[in-house]
Amino acid sequence: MHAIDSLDEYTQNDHLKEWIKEAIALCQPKDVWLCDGSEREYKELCQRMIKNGTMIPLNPSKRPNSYLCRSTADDVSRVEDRTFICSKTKEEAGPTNNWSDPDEMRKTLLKLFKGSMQGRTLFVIPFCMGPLHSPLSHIGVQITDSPYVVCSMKIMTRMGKEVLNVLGNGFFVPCFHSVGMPLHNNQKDVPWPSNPQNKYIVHFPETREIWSYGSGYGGNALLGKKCYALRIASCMARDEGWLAEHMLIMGFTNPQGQKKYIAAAFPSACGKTNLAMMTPSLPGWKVEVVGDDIAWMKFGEDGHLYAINPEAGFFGVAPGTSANSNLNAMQTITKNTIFTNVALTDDGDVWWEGMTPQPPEHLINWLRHEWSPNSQEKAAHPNARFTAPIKQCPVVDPDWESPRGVPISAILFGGRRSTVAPLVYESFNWEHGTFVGASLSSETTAAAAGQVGKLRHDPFAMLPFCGYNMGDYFAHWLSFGRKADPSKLPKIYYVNWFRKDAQGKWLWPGYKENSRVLKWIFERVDNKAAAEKTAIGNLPTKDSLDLQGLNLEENDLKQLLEVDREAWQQETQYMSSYFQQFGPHLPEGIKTELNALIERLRS
Ligand code: TSX
Ligand code: MN
Repeated sequence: MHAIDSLDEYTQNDHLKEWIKEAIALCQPKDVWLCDGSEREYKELCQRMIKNGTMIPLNPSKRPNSYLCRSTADDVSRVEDRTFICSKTKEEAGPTNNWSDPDEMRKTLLKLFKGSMQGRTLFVIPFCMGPLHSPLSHIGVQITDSPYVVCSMKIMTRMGKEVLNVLGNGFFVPCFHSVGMPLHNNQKDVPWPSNPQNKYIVHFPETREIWSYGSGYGGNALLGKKCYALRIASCMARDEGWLAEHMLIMGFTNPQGQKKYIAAAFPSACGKTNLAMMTPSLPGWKVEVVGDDIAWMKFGEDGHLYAINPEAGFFGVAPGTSANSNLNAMQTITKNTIFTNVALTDDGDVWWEGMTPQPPEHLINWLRHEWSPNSQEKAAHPNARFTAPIKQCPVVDPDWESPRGVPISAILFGGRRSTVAPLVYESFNWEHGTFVGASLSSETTAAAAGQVGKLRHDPFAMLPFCGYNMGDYFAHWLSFGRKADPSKLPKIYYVNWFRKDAQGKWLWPGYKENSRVLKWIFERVDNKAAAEKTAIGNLPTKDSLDLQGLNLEENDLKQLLEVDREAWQQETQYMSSYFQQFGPHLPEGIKTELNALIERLRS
């Protein structure tokens, strides 16, 4: 632990020193902790949280060095209606973001942060998004009053002293966070402090600042992830000519040992984490994971596109994760893991819905209530999470921390579509692929708020994560492709694991069998697999998909690869009316692609 007197020894960064002093004056914390990122610091903060009832240590013989945290029932997920993009004008934020005037918002936030850390410790967390010495990485510093955030950031990012050495007197994104629950006159703390009345997740894209107030959970509080690595980074990427995307990154190796890297964007509840570390059913093929959520991509000296994962951990949804659905995730979280809002077993381990076929006879659920299989309440909250280091994954890619990044051969867009969208198709070129990404939509599941089974547009799976006008973001993708040598650009694909027949039966087995689709993509990139040109894109011919050992019925395959002209004409209507909202910000290239699709569907 450091006292604030040691600030000059802690960092040489003038802006950082100033900001820390300002934050202390504003928030009036009881004390200050300048994080060094050490193991010792982590353990000490865990001990503090155990004493406060925030954390329960799990049984070390079952889950070594692992902890359970339970939030309050009103602080369980990202709060999109309280998330703001405070660009100078509303137009710059665009029609898909909440906008607020930056000057007004600053006043509001200053009032809220004033005295907000009374009775608490102010922590300073220097962190690096991406490998420490990568030219693709960027640095942030989070100030927070939550020790849960410090420990989570230790897993999710490269955090601590070394980051300050790399930073020097350079640029960092200030990430200012308070749970918004000051403790007055020795008032007793609660296990999960937060502010149910007042939540603000605020981004200032012009000054590259993040302010977050009132929530201690996930993307609201771990500001390196969605706030920085997507919303602010998307603005940096637009201005500097790179891409910050909501994509997994995986290596895919064939039985001959040839390897390609794939990046893939899916809306929530499509199983992105499962795909990122999948065990292929096809003999001799191998998947290795670089990341499961975010990709930062830039052209290398050789003109190819290279990607890094800015994160160092997985913040994965626990419910539904099992040895069947994702064995590699289950093995990743056997130790050194923080669990949030899952259930506690009688032997000091964790459980959640879908973890085992048979639920335990007795649990303490996420709401801290006694639980048995006939209870009305859930054992785990549907958005319960594990926070675990990527390096613990049995199939972590050997190059996952390469400072150069990994070369991307294919980009996948996907959605949960029970009708219309086929299993897989290939776009004709980058412009067409950009249009496919812009047109993404997915059916909602119980995991998300709102009606189940409703089609939601989610362009590039970036709807809640784009820090500027989504129309301008489409334009950035188009201009990005124009700058490249087309022969070196990744090919762009659409995939859909969720097609159903008229009776509601899944047509595709999914999971490890998705390796068959990835194999077709791999071989298309090498110009080896056959395809048939259709109105929507290039589809596999019946014999070009490796279906050996799958008892897929002829008729099911036919449905999986069909392009229903009328259904697609209807689809273009939906796309067209969705794109209306972008008005003059909708780039010509997207209009051209939509009209070309409509034309191809006519003839
Ligand atoms: O993650 C999924 N993937 C990707 C896996 C690498 N899920 C789970 C989605 C929620 C997170 C899937 N669910 C996938 C999938 O490919 N496919 C499905 C739909 C499905 C569910 C069950 C079956 C088949 C398909 N079971 C049987 O056919 C027996
Ligand atoms: Mn995500």
